[in-house]
Amino acid sequence: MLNNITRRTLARILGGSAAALSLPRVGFATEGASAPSTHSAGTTRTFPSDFLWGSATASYQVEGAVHEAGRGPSIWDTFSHTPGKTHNGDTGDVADDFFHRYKEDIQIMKGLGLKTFRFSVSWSRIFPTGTGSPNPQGLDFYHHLADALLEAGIQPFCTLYHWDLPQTLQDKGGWENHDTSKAFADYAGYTAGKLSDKVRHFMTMNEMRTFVDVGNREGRHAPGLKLDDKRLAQLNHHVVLGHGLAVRAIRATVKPGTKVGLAENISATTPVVESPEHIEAAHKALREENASFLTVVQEGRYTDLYLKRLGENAPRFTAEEMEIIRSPLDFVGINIYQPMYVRADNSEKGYAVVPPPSSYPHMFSPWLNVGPEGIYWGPKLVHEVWKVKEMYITENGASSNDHLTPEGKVYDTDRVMFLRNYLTQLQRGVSEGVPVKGYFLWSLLDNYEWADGYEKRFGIIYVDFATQQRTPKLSAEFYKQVIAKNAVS
Ligand code: PNW
Repeated sequence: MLNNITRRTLARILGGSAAALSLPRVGFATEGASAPSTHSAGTTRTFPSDFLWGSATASYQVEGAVHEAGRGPSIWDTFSHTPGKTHNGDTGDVADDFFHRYKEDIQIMKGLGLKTFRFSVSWSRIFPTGTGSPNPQGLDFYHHLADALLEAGIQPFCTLYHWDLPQTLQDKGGWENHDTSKAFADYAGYTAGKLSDKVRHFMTMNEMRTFVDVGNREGRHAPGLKLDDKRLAQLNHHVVLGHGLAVRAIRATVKPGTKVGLAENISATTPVVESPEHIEAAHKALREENASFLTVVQEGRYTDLYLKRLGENAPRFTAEEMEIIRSPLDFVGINIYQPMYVRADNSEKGYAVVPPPSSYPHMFSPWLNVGPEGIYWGPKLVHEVWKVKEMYITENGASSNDHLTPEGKVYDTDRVMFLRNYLTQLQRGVSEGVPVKGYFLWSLLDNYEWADGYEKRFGIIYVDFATQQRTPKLSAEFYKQVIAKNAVS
């Protein structure tokens, strides 16, 4: 009441409307976040003062230097060099040359005001053949990177596996081989232990779903396999087991207080309409649609419907393995690009997935449907269903058909539109108490977009791949402003 009177009185004195004045909200930073005088009515959508604004990259997509410092080949070297597998035959041989240019790129991050940066370690830089003796030169690179980030006041977040399996391990069956899970845990424990005086947050794997499905079922990503249901389900089991073993191995080597999680592109089940029956359907769908990934990691069991659907193709596993898979996590990282729309249904599942009509709007990548409310529902449901207390959006961003103007500018208004709308929905969740503690924009730089090569650009910094010149896009200006205001408008 007092607030209302104060607002009105103030508004009268200032000659504006009460609604145009944004008063501090408990627990939220307002410094530098107040609406400019020209702003139209409405509250400023602020984030908590300790919210971590960041960006994300992955080793093979940015580093280049594939033959340097003792690095061994990974499945992505093999795949990208196989004719016909990638757009234009593009490879990550040079990519953004981040291996040599990370210091300059960190200055760009600093200029944007980033508080954190997510990178991944290339397994075959640390263990060139996947197991055996470590390569100290490989580790040196990540030490230097972490040092340079810390010096710039940027917290490093480290992913241990972003799809670049050492080729030697693929030659022995890759994730189909039970031993790969153990090899991953050994590598992850060793590497995290070495970096943990500098890195406080580790993620075991990035997007188990994508490398299992796109790499080993569809064959569009490395290693390019098209496994049947039975082999794929067993491979999937070795992947989640590798994650669980790695969680334990990391905890055994890192400094106290180090946090361990993962980064998963959950099916972000989103009610088609926000009514009780569709919301209930989205809850059910979250568990089923993520059954062999985040659900089994959280619950230590495959859902009944998942096992029933697979029937005799269901994976073989032991009770001990299921305990390992559900090793408790300190945080869950969620990569969100698009929602999965769900409606209530009278079927056994209790919901139905609604495929997008062909007219559904998408970004430059045909799969990247624009559905900002997915970033509201995804973390909210993960929090409600599994009581997860600490989450990060470990990836969110968009591809655009970017072009440099003759004056050397990139006006990526579509990416700005995408980010503004997703961040607005993220703020909606955070302001309601969904415990998302930070946001990593994918990506800082245009980079090697896997099978799409260099055609699909996701950066907020434009990269001329012929000269390696970096040019901030309009979206970089937008993001810098979001960070400075700690608010989206
Ligand atoms: C993620 N899909 O991949 C990866 O983690 C990044 O390495 C990648 O560059 C980024 O998103 C943009 O693509 C995905 O088809 C690839 O839904 C494909 C899909 C989702 C994520």
